[in-house]
Amino acid sequence: MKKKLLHGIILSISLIFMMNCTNVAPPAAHGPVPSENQMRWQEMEYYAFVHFSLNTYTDQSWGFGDEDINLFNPEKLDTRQWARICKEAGMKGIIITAKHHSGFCLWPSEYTEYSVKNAPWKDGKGDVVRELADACEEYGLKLGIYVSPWDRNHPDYGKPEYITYFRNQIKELLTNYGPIFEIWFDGANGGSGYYGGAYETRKIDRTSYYDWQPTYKMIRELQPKIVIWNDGGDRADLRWVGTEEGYVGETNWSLLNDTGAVTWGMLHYGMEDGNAWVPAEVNTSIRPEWFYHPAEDDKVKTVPQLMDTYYKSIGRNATLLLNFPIMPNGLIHPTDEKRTLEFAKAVKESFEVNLAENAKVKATNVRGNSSKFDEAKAIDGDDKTYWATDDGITTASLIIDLGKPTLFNRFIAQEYIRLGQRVKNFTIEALVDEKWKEVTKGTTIGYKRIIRFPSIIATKVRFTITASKSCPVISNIGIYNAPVFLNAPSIRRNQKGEITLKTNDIGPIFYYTLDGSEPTTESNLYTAPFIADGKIEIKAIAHDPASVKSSPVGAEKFNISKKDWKTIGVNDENVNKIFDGDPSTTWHKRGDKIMPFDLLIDLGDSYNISGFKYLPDQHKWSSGIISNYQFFVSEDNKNWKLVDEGEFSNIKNNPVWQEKNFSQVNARYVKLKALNNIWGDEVAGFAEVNVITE
Ligand code: FUL
Repeated sequence: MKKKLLHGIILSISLIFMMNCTNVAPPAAHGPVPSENQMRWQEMEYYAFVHFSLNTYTDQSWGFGDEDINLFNPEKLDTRQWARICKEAGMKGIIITAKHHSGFCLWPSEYTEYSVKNAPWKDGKGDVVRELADACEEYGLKLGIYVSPWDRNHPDYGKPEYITYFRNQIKELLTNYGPIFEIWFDGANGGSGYYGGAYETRKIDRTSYYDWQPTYKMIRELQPKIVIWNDGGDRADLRWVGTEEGYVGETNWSLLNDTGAVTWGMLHYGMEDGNAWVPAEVNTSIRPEWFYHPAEDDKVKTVPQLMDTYYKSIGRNATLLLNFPIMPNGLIHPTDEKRTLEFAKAVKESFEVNLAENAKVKATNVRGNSSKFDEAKAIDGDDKTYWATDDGITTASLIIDLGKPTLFNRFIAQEYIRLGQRVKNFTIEALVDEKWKEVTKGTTIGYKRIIRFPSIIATKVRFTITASKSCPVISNIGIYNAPVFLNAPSIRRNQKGEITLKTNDIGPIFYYTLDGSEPTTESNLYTAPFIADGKIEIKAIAHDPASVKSSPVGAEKFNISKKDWKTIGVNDENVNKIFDGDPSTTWHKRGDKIMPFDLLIDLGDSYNISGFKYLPDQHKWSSGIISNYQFFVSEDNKNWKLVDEGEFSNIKNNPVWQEKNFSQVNARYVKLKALNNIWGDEVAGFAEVNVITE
């Protein structure tokens, strides 16, 4: 009997031992998985865009294609400065606009005369792409190429001959500049342009004109390690997220279908059941616009804004492609450099100490009870190892015991995506007073998910996967206590002249000034909305008394009072939304054949007007975004004078405030004529309209 028992014990011990050491099979891949190229790209996480072209010298967003080549003469061009900043900021590569929509080439292409070879810069011997390739090599950065399919200069654009030209250019770029990590094909396609002197509008069929497949084949032959970004045609390796504002959906699947139309929602959230791995890249600029405009020197994103972008891109299973507009002298602006480096420091400080690193962890299930897949693999800092559960288990928890009461406000989770993206939902709980309290919850994880919540003190944290497509495979988790970064307050004034201050952060108070001086905690304390009408300049800070930290200064200059402004001929009380100072409310005029639509405003008094401003609909599902306009003024609402006309370039992808200036004129009535909108339908939308005086 005793012998039998002994045998039994020995058998069980050896079974446990065998289970721990023998090859418990790893989970089979679930659904689509990334290619090696996509994997390498995903791990880069953060890299730069640089926008530089003839537009840099004309203050344009989009060149028309007939801009004078002689303008291109960057006297201090230094691609090593760009590379140094990117390297110091922790970025892994730089993508350059080798050719933007104007067709002007930053390299001496042998297929066109519209390039640096005919510019005064370096007597036509210069090559910006070459200089950047060299600088990237020196700084250990990867090089990427943006080459616009739409070419507003080329005479053949719209005809089949152009495709040969376009392919020849891609070939030059992918042959002569060493390894290229990413090629970027912008989706803005077809429209008005110079086209070799034709000055006309050319439309193309996005689905067929570029005949992408042979081009993709050539690209992959020339650069086997490249990833292709394409917003304008056949599905490529990476996807746009449907906005240039710097965020992807909180739910973000790295999947799409390999054919068929994509909707905005698919781009923004991915597709849970997609049959192809097409991960998201968040592209956004450090300033409102992509190209350099001196008027934006004080609009460089602040550290809290950039941190927010970080959490909404890298923290949501995407990469971050952050743009620097290059100045006419060929350098990155000092403010952009400063902000980028401060942002890098903030990221570093936020994720310097992983509080879970030496914690005790305990999972509810470990695959085959094998040490190869146990919970320790989720905190070993090795992205090649992972915690996995048994097949068929789609909910599981991990308790992280921090050993002592610990303050934290961030949680990171990463899936081992080489085996597919699986997790659909998860929760984070903290053990407070011996009770589990839900701190936050999330949906998808993917390559990396960082979740933010107000600071909490707890000894134990429970991470529960509540739904997963298949057994969860978690390569890494982390717990952090990130410092507070306060956003500059947003400042709004309504038609009555009432000022409201707001911020996204929890708990701060505000101080403000009205005399142009920098606000401090000694300035006016804001307690409730107050009236300050007419021309004023207001500056404000948010302040967090707990950490004794203040936000950057938020500033707003308000123009003449709008108290007496009225629209004429509009019988809709909602029309006042265009004067309410709230960018999130829009008034639309819809109907049969309403375009072109005249928005007529009576300013109530005569003013010296020198320009106007237009803010389009700011919603995700926006409509009526005006693309071409005329602006008229009148003293008596009878005799009208046309003072400005043109296009709101790139307003589709970047629907920010549009500002237009003209020679000063006296007027009481103004008329913004919406000639058409970006969709060519019968809707005119206005979030805000304003005039510029002096
Ligand atoms: C957009 C373009 O039209 C902008 O000018 C910019 O290049 C941005 C990155 O993509 O679609």
